[in-house]
Amino acid sequence: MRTALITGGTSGIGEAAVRAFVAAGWRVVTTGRRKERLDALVAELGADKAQGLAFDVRDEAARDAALDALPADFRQFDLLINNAGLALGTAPAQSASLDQWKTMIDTNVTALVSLTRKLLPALVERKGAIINLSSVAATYPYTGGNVYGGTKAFVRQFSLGLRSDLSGTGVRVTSIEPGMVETEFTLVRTEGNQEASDKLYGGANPMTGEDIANTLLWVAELPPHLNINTLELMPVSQSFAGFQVARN
Ligand code: NDP
Ligand code: 8X3
Repeated sequence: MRTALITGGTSGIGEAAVRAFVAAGWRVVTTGRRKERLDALVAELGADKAQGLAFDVRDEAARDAALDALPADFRQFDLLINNAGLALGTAPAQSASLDQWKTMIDTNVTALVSLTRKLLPALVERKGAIINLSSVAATYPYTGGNVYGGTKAFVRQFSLGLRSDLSGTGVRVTSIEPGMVETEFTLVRTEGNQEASDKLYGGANPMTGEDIANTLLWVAELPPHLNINTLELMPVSQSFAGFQVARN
């Protein structure tokens, strides 16, 4: 039985991915700060199929203690899905919160790099795979996307760099780059503004966590000689707009 570590399993894409991978016969370890949600998910799926580890991904000591305490059956990872992440704020750079910027960099970049580095030797040994959650924001800038887009561009380029470094190891690496997915993402970004979240997704027929979870599972179960480098997805309702021009 293959084992996946999926970060950020307490909501949205990560939670849907935990369900999809367990349904497909994988053993899953998932993480998040909200322990009660992890406990409920594990109770629902069964402790022989899923394990939940409650820690903040920015806290390396807590992360390592939690991983070290896993039952032996759950310690040999074949797949790492770096999903935990967030956007905070939509203010233009000149008035944005530096604290929010640092939180995004610490979570989306530093914690992702640190966990990846920790698991890489074992993933090489098992010819495993890494799937990173980047975003369309990595490629297409938008106003107020400043540091969030920057973190996701890092994730995309880091994924491609890993591919180079892992040449000959059999380890596969994929950057998944979704557009609009209705999850708690906008609630988090707006610090709990349900109205703003409903307004963004309302009538847009956005992608769902399940849509992305099914894509993650498809990527993970491709034949071992095949690597998806990057994969960009959008709801049909979302597309591109033009450049802006500031005039005197
Ligand atoms: P959600 O807010 O629904 O889920 C985010 C998950 O990340 C939660 O499980 C949360 O757990 C976890 N997380 C966030 N910060 C931390 C932290 N410091 N420590 C531990 N866990 C953390 O959002 P999504 O499911 O939409 O987002 C998942 C990923 O997909 C993110 O990386 C996001 O950037 C990316 N993405 C999302 C898109 C969208 O439109 N929704 C589009 C493109 C990419 P908890 O709060 O319990 O700690
Ligand atoms: C989330 C998608 O367009 O809100 O990564 O940045 S977007």
